[in-house]
Amino acid sequence: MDSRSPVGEARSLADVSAPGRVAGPEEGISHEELALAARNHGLPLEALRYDVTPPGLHYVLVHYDIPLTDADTWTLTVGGRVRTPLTLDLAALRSLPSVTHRVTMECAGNGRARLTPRPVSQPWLVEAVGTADWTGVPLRTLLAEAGVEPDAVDTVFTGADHGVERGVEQDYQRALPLADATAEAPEVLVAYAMNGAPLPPQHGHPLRLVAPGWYGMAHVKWLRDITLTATPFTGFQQTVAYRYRQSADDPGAPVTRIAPRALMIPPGFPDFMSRTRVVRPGPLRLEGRAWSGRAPVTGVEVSTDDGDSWAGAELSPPDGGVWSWRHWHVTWTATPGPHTLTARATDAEGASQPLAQPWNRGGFGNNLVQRVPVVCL
Ligand SMILES: Nc1nc2c(c(=O)[nH]1)N[C@H]1C(S)=C(S)[C@@H](COP(=O)(O)O)O[C@H]1N2
Ligand SMILES: [Mo]
Repeated sequence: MDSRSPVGEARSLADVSAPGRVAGPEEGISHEELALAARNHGLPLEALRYDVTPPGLHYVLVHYDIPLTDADTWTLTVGGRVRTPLTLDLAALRSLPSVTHRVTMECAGNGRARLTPRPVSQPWLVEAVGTADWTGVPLRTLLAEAGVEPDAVDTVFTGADHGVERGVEQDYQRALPLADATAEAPEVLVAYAMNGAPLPPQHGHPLRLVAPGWYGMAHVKWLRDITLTATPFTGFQQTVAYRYRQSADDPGAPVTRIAPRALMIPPGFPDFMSRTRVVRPGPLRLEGRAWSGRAPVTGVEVSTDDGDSWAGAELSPPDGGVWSWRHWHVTWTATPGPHTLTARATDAEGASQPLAQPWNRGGFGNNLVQRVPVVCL
């Protein structure tokens, strides 16, 4: 681990904010990555038991600092290529017709720490996911009220947080193409409530965007401005970060919707340090959740022999709607000895999860199957 003072001889933003890189062959997780992991926590996998993730157990990802916000004085502005620019406070937003969508959100970097070589960034294993009921105003209601000019192509969302990343000082900003921003399904929301309560500070208080089906980076928190542009948005989080690149000079394709994934609730009980699971011989229920942000999940298969053979799992009805994970289960008769359990989801577009890592330089969209080592004693 690197114990040098991070300030060192720094005299410029470039000195404190290095370009993206990939870890060397034997390079372990650094203090910098540990600091990010301690700030940005994942879903404890046992919390996959809940349809809706209880407060505080939903994963959190914050690029910079959580801003201190005041719901009483907060305003959202809507401008750019619109006929009537708007300034809305929370009371104005709450007076508009609201909708609630149950949405499974996942960070695009989920699975990054398992990649070889490892892209150096927030080191997620598989736990950067959560499901919440988000309440707010459909974005298309606000855009209709403002009146979108015919030459608008992108909808740019700006958060109240500020930082520097890869040498570029910025407010957190992301855009959605106008067609996605105004689609009937998935319906994008400007949300002011999570699970029926005001948004907590870490999840975007008092306002955030919710873009069902999209990886987390699109759901801009601490939302303070929406600007319609006549040219495609070229901000850092759109054109530099969140691209599927094979090399530093590869322009890559944009990261958009969530690839299918199944996760298992680790069965039995864990060892404190190794997290290895201990189970008893006999019939055992293996269960978890599965989701895809592209198309409904149509199947989950489970393997108890590290991927040599697979059996179909029972899927619960899609009670939470199209953009929420589904529960699945199988019964397994555990026999004494070590076993590696795994599960994989398939969606209605026929996409499934790879058994070999899908590598890219940012470590995005790695939906490699989860492997759960258990020992039956
Ligand atoms: N303003 C702002 N919005 C943001 C971020 C951020 O750092 N700043 N992080 C994004 C990323 S990368 C993810 S994965 C999700 C995480 O949302 P959550 O913390 O509510 O789970 O928020 C997104 N919205
Ligand atoms: Mo993310």
